[in-house]
Amino acid sequence: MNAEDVDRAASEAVASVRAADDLESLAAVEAALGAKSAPLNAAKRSLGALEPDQRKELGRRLNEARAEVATAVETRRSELAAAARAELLEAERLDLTESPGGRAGHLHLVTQARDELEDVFVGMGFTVAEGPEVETDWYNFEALNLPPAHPARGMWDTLYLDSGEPGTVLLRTHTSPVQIRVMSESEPPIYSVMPGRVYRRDTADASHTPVFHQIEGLVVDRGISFADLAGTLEAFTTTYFGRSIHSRLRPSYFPFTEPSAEFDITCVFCGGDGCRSCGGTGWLELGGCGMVHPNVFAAVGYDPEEWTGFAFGFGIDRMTAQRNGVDDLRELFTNDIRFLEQF
Ligand code: FA5
Repeated sequence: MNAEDVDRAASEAVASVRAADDLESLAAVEAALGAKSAPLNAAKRSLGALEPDQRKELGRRLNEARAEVATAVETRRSELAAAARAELLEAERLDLTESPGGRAGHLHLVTQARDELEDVFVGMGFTVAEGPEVETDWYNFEALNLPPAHPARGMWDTLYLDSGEPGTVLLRTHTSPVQIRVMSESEPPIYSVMPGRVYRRDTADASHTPVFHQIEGLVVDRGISFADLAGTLEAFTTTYFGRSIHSRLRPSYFPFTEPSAEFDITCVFCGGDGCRSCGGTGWLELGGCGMVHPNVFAAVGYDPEEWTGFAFGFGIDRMTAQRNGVDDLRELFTNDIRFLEQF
């Protein structure tokens, strides 16, 4: 082999290195160049047969050729490794600006209202409590001054889970039993609201559903008066509905409060002028309230001579429907996407 043969073998080796199009084929090319039979290796072995001068000259050229090939291999290896890394990064790339598309959901209108109501009362210094939806007759009625066979039990069409005898298990008809649970579990002073789902054997119509939501309020402290109740409901009304909406109390009857009242707010549709939604009265009914009855304090072991308090409870669903201009409560629960996505 002479110098031209070495140059040719070297450029062929470099060409085969450059032709490798991935790391695997480069490894195969390297293996072939390392084989005994590869031209540059064979040339090295044949050096011994040459004259010293020729051996020196060809040896130097051979070393240069091998170094060229080795450099070509390293260059190609780093090119191919960079390309493989770029390919992997591209395959795993996350486009963080990409929009997921489709429709985003939102909390149900009643859930939104419940959260907002809680926020308003928490802002007024109240805590939030919850109780079970499956209750005993004692919590739902008896402790609330509704002994067995009390005629006022008829105010709530009850869904019983067993025989229906007093002392049995039922689905709570209002959130008022949570008042009893809160008072049984803690000492006054109490400033609490208790939102939750309630159940009644009511036939569904535009203003009734058999499952609905109420929020109960309970304050127990020394020296609480009816004026505190009126002031609290007025402060709540203006905070929640805005400064142009006010509250009023009308005498009513609930066995667990004395005196009792219904509480109304200025009609949010006509601002008090009278319209179809408020039946021309200018007022919308929200719920019931009153001063906690001494018999209720006695049922939880509070001394009615020492403690005074007020309670209120109102329907969240009707209020939500009114606030959103929905004239049929059933719309809130049929889950028609065309209806829900308006809000
Ligand atoms: C009560 O349930 C009493 N527990 C409220 C109360 C609490 C009074 C504390 C005094 C002290 P009433 O049965 O009126 O009261 O129900 C209260 C509100 O629940 C009603 O004003 C109405 O907004 C709502 N409501 C009643 N029945 C239904 C129904 N079937 N569907 C939707 N909302 C209803």
